[in-house]
Amino acid sequence: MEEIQIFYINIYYNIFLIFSQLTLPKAHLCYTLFTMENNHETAKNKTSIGILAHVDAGKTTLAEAMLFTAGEIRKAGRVDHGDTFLDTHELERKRGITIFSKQAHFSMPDTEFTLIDTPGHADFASEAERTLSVLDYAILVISAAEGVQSHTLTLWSLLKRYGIPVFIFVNKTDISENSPADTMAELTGRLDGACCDFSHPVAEDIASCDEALTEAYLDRGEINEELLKDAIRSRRIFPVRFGSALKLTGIKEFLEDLNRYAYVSRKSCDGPLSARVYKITRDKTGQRLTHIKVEEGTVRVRSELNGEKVTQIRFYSGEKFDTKDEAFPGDICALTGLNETFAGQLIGSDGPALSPILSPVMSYRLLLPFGTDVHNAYTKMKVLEEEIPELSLVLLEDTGEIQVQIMGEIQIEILKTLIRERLGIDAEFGVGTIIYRETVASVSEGVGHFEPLRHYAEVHLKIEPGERGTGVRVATEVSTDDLDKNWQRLICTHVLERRHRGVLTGSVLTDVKITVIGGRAHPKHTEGGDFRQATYRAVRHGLMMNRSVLLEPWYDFMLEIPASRLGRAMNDISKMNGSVKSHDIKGERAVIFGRCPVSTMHGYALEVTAYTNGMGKLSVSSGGYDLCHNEEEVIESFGYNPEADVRNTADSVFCAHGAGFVVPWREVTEYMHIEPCLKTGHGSTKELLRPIAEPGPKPQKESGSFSYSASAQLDKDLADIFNKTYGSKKQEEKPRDLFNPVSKLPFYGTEKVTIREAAKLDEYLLVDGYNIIFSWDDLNALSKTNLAAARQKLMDTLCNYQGFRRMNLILVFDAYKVEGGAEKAEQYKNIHVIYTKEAETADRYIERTAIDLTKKHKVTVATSDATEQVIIWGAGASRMSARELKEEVDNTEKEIAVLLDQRNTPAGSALLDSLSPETAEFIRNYRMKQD
Ligand SMILES: Nc1nc2c(ncn2[C@@H]2O[C@H](COP(=O)(O)OP(=O)(O)OP(=O)(O)O)[C@@H](O)[C@H]2O)c(=O)[nH]1
Ligand SMILES: [Mg+2]
Repeated sequence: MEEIQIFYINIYYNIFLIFSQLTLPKAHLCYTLFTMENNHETAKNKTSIGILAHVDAGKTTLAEAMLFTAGEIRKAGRVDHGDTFLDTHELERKRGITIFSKQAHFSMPDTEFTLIDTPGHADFASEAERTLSVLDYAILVISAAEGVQSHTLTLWSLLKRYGIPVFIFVNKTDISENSPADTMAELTGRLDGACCDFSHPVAEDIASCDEALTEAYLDRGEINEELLKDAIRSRRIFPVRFGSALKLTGIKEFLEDLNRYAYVSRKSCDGPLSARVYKITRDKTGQRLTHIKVEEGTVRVRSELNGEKVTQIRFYSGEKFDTKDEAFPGDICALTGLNETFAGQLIGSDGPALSPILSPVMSYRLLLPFGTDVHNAYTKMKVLEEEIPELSLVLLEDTGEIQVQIMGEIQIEILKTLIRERLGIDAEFGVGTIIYRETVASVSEGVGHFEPLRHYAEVHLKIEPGERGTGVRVATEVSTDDLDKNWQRLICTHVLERRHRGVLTGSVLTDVKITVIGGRAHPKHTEGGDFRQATYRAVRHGLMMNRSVLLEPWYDFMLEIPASRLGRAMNDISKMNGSVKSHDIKGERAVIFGRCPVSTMHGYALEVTAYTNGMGKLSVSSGGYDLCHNEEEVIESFGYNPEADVRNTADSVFCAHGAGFVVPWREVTEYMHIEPCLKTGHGSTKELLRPIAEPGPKPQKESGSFSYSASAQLDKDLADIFNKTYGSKKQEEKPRDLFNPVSKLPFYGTEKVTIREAAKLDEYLLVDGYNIIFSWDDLNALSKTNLAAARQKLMDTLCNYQGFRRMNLILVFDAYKVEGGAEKAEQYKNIHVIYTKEAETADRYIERTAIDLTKKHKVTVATSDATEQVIIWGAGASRMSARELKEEVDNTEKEIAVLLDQRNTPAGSALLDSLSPETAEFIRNYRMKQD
């Protein structure tokens, strides 16, 4: 069977070769033949290829020409007529530019291609960058008339950084006066010497691009096709073709090159799943789509990815899609059913999420119409941010402002329309301000310790400068004998999971290498969150001990002006603190290439138009972050005091005599439990200045009985710790704790317990009752025969959970269908139960309450409802799925069991004494059952 297939493929390929020498319509026919026949043929090479270029170079027109020539579409549409296969969004058709990347499929004799068209405008460069993580090859389009633009150079360096091999298509030859030789000289001069003209391939020219090819050519007098493929694949040679996408010239030959040379060897579809998420979108019905490329293994409908079920696998081509039950290595598809995914995420393996290199350099205030509910708007904007992550939304609680990071004016215009569509709001944007960054100039050791009672983590980090544009990178240099691998991994995650603030202006930290050089966990008391605290404090401490430097965004620019205005332009550039890399005078035109701070060049394009009478043109592209030209001035204008920034503290928390206390960052090294690691090489445990708190015997009363003043002092220490950890809260701002059974309890015991309670007083857990009942197998089964019994069982289970864990627990049941029903709130033992009023669902109640409570409290919401999770997340609350709550409840029962085992030890009895009456009763019952 296989042999017969190969036989047919060969025949088809020969027909293809014959036809491809003939005229275009016939070749078109032939490709169509292939497309039809080979739909059944699954063993073809699968290659993803993205089209990139500066704006208006002709990418979408080229995509159209390729799809037409390959027989995928019957008619080549025109961008100018708003009828292309890939510029499908209404905004794109209206403006004649691409805003969102989109994909199409076409088939060639040897290869199935997924073609991805990207936007070329610098304002949408992040959207283009997102696709790079899933490309096997790229097509870089150069407009023959305009040559290499500054944005082309930005793209070229991105392609280099992502290691993507490139085919170059020089477009618009129909309207260009530049000869191919001129263009080739520009490409080899400005991009890479290995750009090679494949339209009239000369073996010597190709061979001269690469050592291996030269050798092969000298040995055998010819270049083996496999060697050439390999040279292209490993970016040692870049084939160049010339043509016109609009006039359909040079397209057939270009496709032949792709078919012949763009080859990728794939990993097995039986291996463990590895897939890269490259973007999130929503379809017309609002369905959330996770766009992925499968690298290894197989994704199946109904399979679980990180606890969420895939409901559909869509293969898009233009606006339309096919669904399949499986996706294999090399496939680019969109999954539905997933709500937790995010752009850049690597699913199924340990690899880190990819952080983009390009990012906006200006921040704007979102101006909402008078009377708009800011929190509601923010929640909806958060959904938009999933699709455009570079917006990096921030809600400033103090002023109730939403801040948005934006690439430029065109993106602002597009966002206004999207906000109108999605939020139904006519928003405006305030004046843009520059986004600064910070880095370090030397090497330091940052230490962080977090040890309120029954918590423990210590972290030592080396912080050193990284290369420009590399962001924050993390590594570990600790033996697993000193710190378990899992803890090391957790510290790395905590280093990368947030944007750390610098100490000069509070701007985001970048271009640093952070290495874990020491750390310590406690066998019983360390929880994941402890390492988070210790890590954040260590980073911050390391910055305080280092020399920080301010960075600002720079443009790479190309300025074309009449040669007579060269002097004026040079003078301007110098005044703007820019620098000139090169300049070129061709007859009456001069072209200057250089770099300039965004802060000074912003708005200069208008000036150029004015002083050249419209004859000049400034094109800019992202030049990354570099030293700030007016550092002192900017730092002064920020007036930032790092020590007053309690949310980003460099201080540490230690424990003595059963109480936590804060040690200022200047003194922390003395208190650490591990010696400084930079000097000694490795962390060694020193004689402890402060012993790790053990859950030892009930603390002896030190001076007579436990007094009120001792507990007040303790509360103050705690308040300090928690204020520094979670930000200060004015006591009088707290709403009355109506639902707080703990606060009504008598004082039960030891200092330890006070800490436990105080820590949790500020926390709320909102539980979506029916959602949990229907998600837990046992309750779900019970609900089928007796819903009231299932409700009762959940209430009792949560009472025990609350009694042990101590937080304000609000359980919400839908009663919204009860006609004329008013909201009913009842205190059931130690939890609060709400039955919603008519026409208010439980999720609406939870959303409303969560938004309200998060202003002043730490709030967690337990539900598996996806939409609700997004809203809750937007409101700033934490989410807990039904499964996680079940795990929590089960773990609590396990802890109680352990406690029972220890009830005859001093530690066990101390803890038993400290429980709330409800839990104590529960334990008594439990004990009776056990005994
Ligand atoms: N004369 C000529 N015009 C072309 C050619 N290719 C594209 N154009 C025109 O150039 C303009 C821009 O083409 P697009 O295909 O939208 O360019 P793009 O690179 O996709 O632009 P963005 O997606 O906005 O970055 C349109 O007016 C096209 O008709 C060509 O080969 N010759
Ligand atoms: Mg386009």
